[in-house]
Amino acid sequence: MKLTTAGESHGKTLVGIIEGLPSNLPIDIDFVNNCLALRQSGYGRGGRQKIESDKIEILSGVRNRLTLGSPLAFQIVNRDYANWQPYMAPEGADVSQKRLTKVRPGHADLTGVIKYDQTDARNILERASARETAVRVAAGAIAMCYLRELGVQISGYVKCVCGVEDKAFYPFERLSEAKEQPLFMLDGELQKKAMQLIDELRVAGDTAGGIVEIRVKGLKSGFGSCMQYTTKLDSILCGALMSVQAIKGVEVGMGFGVAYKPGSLVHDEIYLKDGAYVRTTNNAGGIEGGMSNGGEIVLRAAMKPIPTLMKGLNTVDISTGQPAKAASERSDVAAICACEIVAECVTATALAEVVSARLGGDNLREVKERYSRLP
Ligand code: EPS
Repeated sequence: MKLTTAGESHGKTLVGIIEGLPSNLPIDIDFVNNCLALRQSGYGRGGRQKIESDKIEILSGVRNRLTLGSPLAFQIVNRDYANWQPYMAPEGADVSQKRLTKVRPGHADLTGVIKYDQTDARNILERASARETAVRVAAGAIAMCYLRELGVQISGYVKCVCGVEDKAFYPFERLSEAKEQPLFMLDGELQKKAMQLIDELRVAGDTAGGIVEIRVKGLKSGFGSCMQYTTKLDSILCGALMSVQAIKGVEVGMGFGVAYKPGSLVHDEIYLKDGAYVRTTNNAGGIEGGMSNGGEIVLRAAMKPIPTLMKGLNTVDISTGQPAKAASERSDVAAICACEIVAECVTATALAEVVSARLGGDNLREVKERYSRLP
């Protein structure tokens, strides 16, 4: 399975192509659209989400809600394009307008302008924008349709918003409650505090990041490999999370905590109970030697604060070489809820790639038979 994405933030449309899905996989379009709506939700979003109402439009590869085994192409139309067509249209546009030269620290603007030999950071930010994650959510929701046929579930929640951190560990079954909360947090008091903080940051023209925790339940052992570095499951899943705009740190299980404890308090000891290997801890986060070990996979990703600040950070105007305040028209104060659902979805896509690489299978029946035969 393989995903390719295309599309600019204020261009006509966002596009995805998924290759390698087996035939006869039911595609739950309402579920995909629900994931897209979750990506647009959450406390702290800005004005753009009032314009967009993201919906998947499947263009090929599906007939009567079942995959055909052919490439699945889809689009998510940018409603804002109606306002941007004069400045963005491929067939001719007024590029003297909507220029961005007061490049934003923390964004792709400056490095992109230099690398792609541009004088307008618009030509960089349009693609670097986190709007691209809409495609990755739709594709990830489709990957979840595939994984759930095998009994594999993915869920998550927001663990921290700009330092307001929930240190509890919740059972998998409770995680779905988070989606009903304004900040996808599970501790009501901490959530209230985080919302207050977002309000204060909005007034101050500032932004917030946070931490999301993603968990995978029901995956059998042996996915990934210890035989070649490129096929290690932890590196693949962490790479997928790091590919999300604004993610600056990722950890598995105890993560950075392993550096603070002796081995006897880190490694999950093994027992044999009623003929099955069991552990009483899961500090490894479900991955040992680059392979799933049958335990719950536990991943955490840290999102930096959004680099577009209404108050503007110090920068240089690349058209004049003069000091300036960085550009801002509108901005999310926090997009941590979006980040949470995006992180679930990119985990699903990466995992579906690993699973389908091991199982192969042209049709869903074959895939399910092969999975059921695994220990
Ligand atoms: C986004 C749409 C964008 C931004 C955000 C993500 O809308 P606009 O640029 O029109 O305000 O809100 O983009 C970024 C965070 C970024 O870094 O560019 C979306 O749909 O998620």
